[in-house]
Amino acid sequence: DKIILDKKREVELKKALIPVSQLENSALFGSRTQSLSKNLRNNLIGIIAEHKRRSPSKSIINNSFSVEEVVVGYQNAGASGISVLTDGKYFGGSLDDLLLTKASTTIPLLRKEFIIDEYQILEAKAFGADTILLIAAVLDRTEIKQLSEFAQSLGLEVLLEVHNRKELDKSIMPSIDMIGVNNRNLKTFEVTIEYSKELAIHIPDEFVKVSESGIDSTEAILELQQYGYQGFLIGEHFMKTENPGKAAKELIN
Ligand code: IGP
Repeated sequence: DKIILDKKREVELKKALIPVSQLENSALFGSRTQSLSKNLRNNLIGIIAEHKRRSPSKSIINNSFSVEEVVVGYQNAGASGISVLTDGKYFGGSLDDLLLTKASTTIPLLRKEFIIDEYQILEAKAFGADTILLIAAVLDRTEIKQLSEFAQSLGLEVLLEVHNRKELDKSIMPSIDMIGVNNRNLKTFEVTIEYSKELAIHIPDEFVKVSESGIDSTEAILELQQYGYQGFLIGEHFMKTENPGKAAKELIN
């Protein structure tokens, strides 16, 4: 679709201008990564709090904070990890957002991006990510295998996002660490946690289960925990408030 076409063009342009050797020269490139999956397993309520300025489904969510304000608030609230959207065109994010988050926090970071090329995984590492997202809806099994194994070779963890049984079944492989069920139907933008509930029993136990999108209450989290979910990826519910860190704290404590 359109987002992926734009992304392919973007990656080709960057590749031509910023060589891989330059990414590998980042001070962060050799740094140790942290395990998001371990944090999710160990914490009572494993929130992955997302920095998200806008989205195709909601347009502007919030544009009035600095990245640091938001992500330091998330960390202080007790989040298990932070998700940083780096797509510019549709989500108003950037690799700078990821870098500034790395500079101001110490918990595991997820690069939230439409990843279609190993180059973007090198970028993720060079700008401070510990985990990458791979979206099963836009990748075939061979691509998922290649990209996830490449991420693993750099010490990064992989969160694989699915929305239905078909995407889940084609994606099961040992180079995946966490499986996220997106509660948002990307075609209709309809959101319901029923998707997470339906797919839960089909996710093998060795993967940390993450429920993504549309989560806005402790009740929803407690309910999803009954289905084995240990991670909850939440953006809008925090970002739309006056104080995202405070909103996160209210949900976690
Ligand atoms: C967060 P929400 O409804 O809490 O803001 O959702 C996150 O799940 C959502 O931003 C997301 C996303 C994605 C964004 C899930 N998968 C893939 C971009 C690309």
